[in-house]
Amino acid sequence: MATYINEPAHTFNEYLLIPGYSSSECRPENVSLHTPLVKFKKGESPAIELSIPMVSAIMQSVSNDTMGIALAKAGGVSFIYGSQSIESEAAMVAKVKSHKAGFVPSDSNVRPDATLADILALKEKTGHSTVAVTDDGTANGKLVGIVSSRDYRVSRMDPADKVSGFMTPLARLITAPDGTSLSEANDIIWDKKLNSLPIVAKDGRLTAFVFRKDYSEHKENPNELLDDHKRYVVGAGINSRDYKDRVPALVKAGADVLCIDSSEGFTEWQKLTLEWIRKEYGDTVKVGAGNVVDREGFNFLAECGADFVKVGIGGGSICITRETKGIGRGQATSVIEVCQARDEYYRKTGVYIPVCSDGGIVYDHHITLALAMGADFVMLGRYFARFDESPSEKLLVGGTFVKEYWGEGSNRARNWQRYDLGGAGKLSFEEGVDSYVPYAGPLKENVERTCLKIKSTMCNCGAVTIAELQKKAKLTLVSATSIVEGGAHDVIRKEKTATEK
Ligand code: RVP
Repeated sequence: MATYINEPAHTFNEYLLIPGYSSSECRPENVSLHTPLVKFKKGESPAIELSIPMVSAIMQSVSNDTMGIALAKAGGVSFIYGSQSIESEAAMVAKVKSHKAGFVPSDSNVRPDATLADILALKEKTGHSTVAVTDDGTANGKLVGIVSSRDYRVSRMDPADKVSGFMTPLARLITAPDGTSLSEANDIIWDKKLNSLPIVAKDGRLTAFVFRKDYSEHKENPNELLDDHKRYVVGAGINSRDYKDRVPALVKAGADVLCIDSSEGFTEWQKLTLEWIRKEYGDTVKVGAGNVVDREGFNFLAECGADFVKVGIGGGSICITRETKGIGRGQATSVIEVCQARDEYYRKTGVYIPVCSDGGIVYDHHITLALAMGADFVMLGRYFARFDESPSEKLLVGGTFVKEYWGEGSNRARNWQRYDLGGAGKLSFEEGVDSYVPYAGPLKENVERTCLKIKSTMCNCGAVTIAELQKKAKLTLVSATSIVEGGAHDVIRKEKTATEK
């Protein structure tokens, strides 16, 4: 006979936290959101720790190199999407790893025979006013000069004027050689009162710029997540088909952590993938697995050697797996049960395997609920897709700015490996949709606001660390009518705030 679980599975929206005693020490500035990303033994510390409990989803519309850099700056980790060729995924990983904080590859470049009109068009496109003039018009061509807004006066000049006639030529530029450290570069910028410093290789080719304005930005990112060589930490998605080729390429490109990207992880495919990685690399390659939604699934992946376990089936905002296949479980119930299994496993073995709650985060406080229920960090798709740094197009639809966001199981992404059950390599039916999400601006300020909300709630619960929150949290199920009570009610609202729109 089939097994029946007669208790309904719940979502985050059905829970609230009951405040606990807060001492005067419980202030947001005293709260640490540091959390383990990969497993560790009792008494030891994890090889990788996040500064904030947020990672970005393994999706085409969410995690590319731009997102990877922005999120690592903010203290989290992006998992670069795996539904692309091995070469292009590895190239994205390499881009994050080679991105030296403060050293910016030039995105506005022209040849000396370009015109003022070209400069103005480029400025309009990139929003940047420093343009490199190189012999071949590329970001790494031989540097010939620079055009900044000080070099031209639109009202007094002809749009056809050649760049070579009004640029600041190389002979009058202050440059620094390849190998200059960031602090040396910043010293030059301050001493010589520059806005930008071109970094130039021995053969005269432009390598990067260091900008004055980035100096303060660097100071403003106290959470940034760096490896031992001061490079940004980045993750990458893999699948259970081509891992023998993909994993070596990603490891070579410098990926710090991998994750098997699958809608359902309680499978022999994941076991084989994890076994192969352990055989080839021992514990040097960190790899998460999933997704599972119950104790059995967790124990299976823990025994197979996963470095973290990802939880969630069918809760993603673009996911229609539950409707299409009738599998899944309410996200809150899944997280609660899996975290109990994680704690039992820790008591039994002394090995702590972090749990990631993946999908279904709608409001910022859902992140706090997931953490209180035992998750160590959350994976978000919709949340990050809304930002400037996500790879998708920003569009104006019906007078509102939106960004495109599509599921990995949609016809658009065609990531059949994620839904692979061992048969022919194609997507037979869709498990995800193609959609728009409201555009929300830059990642940094959004993530900062979200983290402040998490910290405030933690203070209300008397916790200054995530581990403390997990011990102290009191959670209550709410009735349908109390959800109504929780929003503004019985008043005539004047207008909605920007975050509600
Ligand atoms: P959300 O943050 O609610 O947008 O959910 C993102 C998660 O949804 C991903 O991390 C992944 O687990 C899942 N996903 C991605 N594509 C699809 C799909 O097409 N069904 N689901």
